[in-house]
Amino acid sequence: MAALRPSLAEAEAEAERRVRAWASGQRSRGRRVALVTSGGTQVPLEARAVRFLENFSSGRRGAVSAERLVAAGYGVCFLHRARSAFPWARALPPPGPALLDLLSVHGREEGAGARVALDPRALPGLVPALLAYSRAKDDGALLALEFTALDEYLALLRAAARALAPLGSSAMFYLAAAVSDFYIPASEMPEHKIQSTDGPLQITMKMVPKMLSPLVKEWAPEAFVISFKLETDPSILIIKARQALEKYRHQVVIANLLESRRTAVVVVTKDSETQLSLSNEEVSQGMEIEDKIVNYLEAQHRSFMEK
Ligand code: 9Z3
Repeated sequence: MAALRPSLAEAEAEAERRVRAWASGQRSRGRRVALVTSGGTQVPLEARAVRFLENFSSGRRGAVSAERLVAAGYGVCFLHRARSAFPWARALPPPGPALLDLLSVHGREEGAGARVALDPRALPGLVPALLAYSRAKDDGALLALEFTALDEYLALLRAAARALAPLGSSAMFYLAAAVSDFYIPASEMPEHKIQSTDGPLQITMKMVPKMLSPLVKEWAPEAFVISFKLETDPSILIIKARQALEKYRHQVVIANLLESRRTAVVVVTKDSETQLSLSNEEVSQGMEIEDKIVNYLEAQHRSFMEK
């Protein structure tokens, strides 16, 4: 891809410094570290962008996994799409009437005397989430980095990967973000808003280079790397996951289908295929598929480090 915008190059250098300092703190506490990527990337169609190519990802997989990884003793660098699901904050309803209706004002109607209250009985998951969040915060166990555009994501991933490389095999990369496969290079992008008076729109997009290749070969060659493969056609899911493993030679691909991704995944490694799924009973008990994914990967990571 083309050279980075100067501001983006600075943001990348700054992110690398921040992650490096945070990671050395995690190491001195004896913690393993996971880089979790989460949410979808945004691809502009114009330089002064009015329109964008987006995807479906809500960031829930990444957010829940980050919570579970922290609970399993990891320090988590959470590289996420701005305003997508955030660890523990997902216990709250999104901004809108459901959130406003939970809140009530007490005391003086306006000014410093007013207090805002929320009855925790209305949201039973909130208190445990707030307690877990404040523990993670006090322990410095979560470092959040935010992206919106595809190029921001790529720059931050590279920065974080380089900064975590010194941790060797104790670093896990958990690449759950839904990254666009297509983009328009800056040199080919119209500057101004595309005019509808010019008639129907035809655009040609270039392929986004796969970051797994430099990640595995150059940036963090000793790390334990997990990528995700999403498909809508079940008949090609495992074939595609295997192709990715053979091509990039990393450790694990988590294969999932769009519709069933909340309740079933297949963990694919060089010599195994393990189905993880939630029964109706487990769903009704509030269990999430990420409980099983993180549990499974934590053990795999431990044996990877021992080797
Ligand atoms: C995933 O497959 C994630 O599990 C989901 C999670 C994005 C489906 P949500 O954010 O969904 O909880 O709503 N992520 C990777 C998707 C992807 O684009 N993978 C690339 C591919 O399939 C490989 S890097 O080609």
